[in-house]
Amino acid sequence: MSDKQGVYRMSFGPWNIDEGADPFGPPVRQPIPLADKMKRAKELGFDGMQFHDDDVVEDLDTKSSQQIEREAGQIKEMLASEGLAAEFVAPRLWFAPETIDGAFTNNDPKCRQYAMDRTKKCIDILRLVDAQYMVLWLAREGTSIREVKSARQQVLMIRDALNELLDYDKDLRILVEPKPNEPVDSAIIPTIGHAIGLGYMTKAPERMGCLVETAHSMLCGLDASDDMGYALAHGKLWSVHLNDQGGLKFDQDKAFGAYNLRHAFNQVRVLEEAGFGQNGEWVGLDVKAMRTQKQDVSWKHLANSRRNFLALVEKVRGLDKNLERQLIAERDYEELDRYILCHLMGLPYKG
Ligand code: GLO
Ligand code: MG
Repeated sequence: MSDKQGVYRMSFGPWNIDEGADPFGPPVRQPIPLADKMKRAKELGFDGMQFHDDDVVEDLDTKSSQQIEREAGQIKEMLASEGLAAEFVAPRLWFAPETIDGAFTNNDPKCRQYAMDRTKKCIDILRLVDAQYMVLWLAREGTSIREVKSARQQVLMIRDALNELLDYDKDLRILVEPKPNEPVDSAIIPTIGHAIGLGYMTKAPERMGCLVETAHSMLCGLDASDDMGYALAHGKLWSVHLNDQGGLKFDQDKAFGAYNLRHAFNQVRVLEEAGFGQNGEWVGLDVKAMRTQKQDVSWKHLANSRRNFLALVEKVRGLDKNLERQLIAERDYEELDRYILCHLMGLPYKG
């Protein structure tokens, strides 16, 4: 057993400790400085942070390259002094006025140029903080009515943008994080199959991977563990955003395992079985605190998600594999179902 085997490195992003604003109400908590979030990450047992480009360099669009270098350098030092690493940096391509109608698929060439310039700045920042990947959540690449963009053309536009980015940095590894809707009505890269297919269309498929987020799979009506399995079969699952979701509604980003423990168990199972993490992949969370949470406990969803993940790792490792094999061979799936539930509930199982 190599010393890397069976040990997971976990991360979250600063947006996972938020102020609780939602589309129907204002913030209910005070912002917490990034330095305090990093301290909290370390205390809770996390090994790294995920970032948006402007989590690293605030008001990025107004900053010179010297300012970017200085501010990113400060973040790198803060990370180092906490003993944390940067997992990824993601360009925030959904906030600026130029991205109202999409980034790389925008109908306005000036807006597309903004998206390209902004993403190149994100790559510069990624290098300055030594992050492993760039994550692309293609938030507004899609439409609210079909007629305004060509479906075929949008895919080719994203491919061309990816090719330019892969040329910009010859070591860059890009992870596409698909999501079917929200904020757009219909995303052009909605599922993990689309994300992987897109990578194969580029000039450097070996540097294109993907990230499965639990809630995003569920919003497609799919099982996240199956999506992870699919990406693993392609050798393309390079990160995950574990969370939970109560069915087909808005993207909830609930604590991992909070809604459906068995669904969470199966995600951990598929990762464990494939040796996920042994090639440097991180177990990332993308979870939000409930809006009800008071300031001083607005990090508990992170602690709980991490605990639930680690407890489920133990559940996966503690499964009686011989019994499982035997019940599968006998095709007694009802009995296997009972065994799994007993195992998850901690009830004694007698055949
Ligand atoms: C939103 C996404 C978002 C991304 C993040 C990193 O639904 O999950 O949180 O994960 O911006 O790209
Ligand atoms: Mg996410």
